[in-house]
Amino acid sequence: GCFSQSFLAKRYKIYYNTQTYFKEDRIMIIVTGGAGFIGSNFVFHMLNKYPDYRMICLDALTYAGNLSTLEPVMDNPNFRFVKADIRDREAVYKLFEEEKPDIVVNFAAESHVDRSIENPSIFLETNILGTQVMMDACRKYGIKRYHQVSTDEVYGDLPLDRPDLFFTEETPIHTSSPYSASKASADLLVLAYHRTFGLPVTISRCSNNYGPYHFPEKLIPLMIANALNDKPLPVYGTGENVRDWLYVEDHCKAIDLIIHNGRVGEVYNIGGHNEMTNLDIVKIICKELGKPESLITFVADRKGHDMRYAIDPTKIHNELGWLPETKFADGIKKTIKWYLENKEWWETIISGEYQNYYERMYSNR
Ligand code: NAD
Ligand code: TDX
Repeated sequence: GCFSQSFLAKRYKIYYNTQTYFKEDRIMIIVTGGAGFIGSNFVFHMLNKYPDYRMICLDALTYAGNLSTLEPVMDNPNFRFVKADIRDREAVYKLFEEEKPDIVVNFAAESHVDRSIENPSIFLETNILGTQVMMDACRKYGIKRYHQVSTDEVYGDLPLDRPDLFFTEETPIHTSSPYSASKASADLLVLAYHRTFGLPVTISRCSNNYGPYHFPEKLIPLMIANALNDKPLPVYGTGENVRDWLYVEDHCKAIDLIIHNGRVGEVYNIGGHNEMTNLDIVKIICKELGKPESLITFVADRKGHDMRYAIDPTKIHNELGWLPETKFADGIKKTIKWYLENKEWWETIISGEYQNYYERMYSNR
């Protein structure tokens, strides 16, 4: 023929290499904190949407991490679970050496404001120093994208009598709790690593999430669990505080868009224009479950309690076309249904070590 053997061999080799190149170079993502609420929902979303990606979950399995949550994907050949602490430099570097990730999405954090008021130290260690270790690994081994999952709490709060005000990405950082201060510190460090070392970072700041696998220390799952057990529903202060609730799947979709199409060095706010008072949330839960509002008990307020969070999501909408898809009325129904159908998941949690926390936090409050 017109092609020599060596030419064909060479060609074949090129072809072959291309194939293996693509096969081995399929996108590898390390998700830290993937055994927690949002991280696990993100793992499910990604494995489902991108069957070719390799997802590696790195999680220390603190009180908030549940391996049983990841049970449905444990046998998926594209998924790997690694129990490690993001503060453990040696373990993190070892994992990077093994997996050479393209993308890191850092969900791992101490996430509960009330616990940060009780004991700030672990918040600074995990949320700030852990973030540093993850970014140092990215610098050492190279990365296409480091994404930091942050929160609207870095902006502090808004007054109740100014419904015209919203958090934009330009709103100054102004934190209230040790939790939000630790998250804001991490954000500043992420931006510093971008400016100083050229690390390709993005940050997302999301409002309050709700949905399946939400740990029962947080408002919505706590009220669902208590209502189902006919226990008092402890509302802090007057219950007038406003949060901007977003169904967790919508948050995951936003992060998916940012890691693929977001601009490096940028911050993106995520939120659903769904502001509600805590009291209204608790009343909706009572109504959905057919429980009396007389279960509602007003208890001592949270120290430094933020009044109102409200996100302006214009930037992510204009740049990436993101919009929340799940309306609260539907999302809360889906969430309650999930808690009814997965009692074992949360009953195991509230019957264990968590009882001590509940006693400390709520008895004599
Ligand atoms: P979560 O508490 O449910 O889960 C946190 C996960 O991180 C757990 O699986 C835990 O085991 C793991 N983890 C904790 N410390 C670790 C460490 N040192 N090393 C490795 N893993 C560790 O939290 P969540 O609500 O899913 O929040 C996830 C992220 O999203 C956090 O960074 C939080 O600040 C942010 N965020 C949460 C919300 C919300 O409404 N829940 C809103 C905005 C932003
Ligand atoms: O028992 C309760 N009673 C009550 O009135 C609990 C647990 C909470 N609350 C109030 C406090 C808040 O105003 O409900 C509101 C929501 O409380 P949390 O569920 O603790 O959430 P929040 O403090 O708003 O923080 C959440 O959203 C931002 C997440 O936990 C953070 O990780 C995220 O960054």
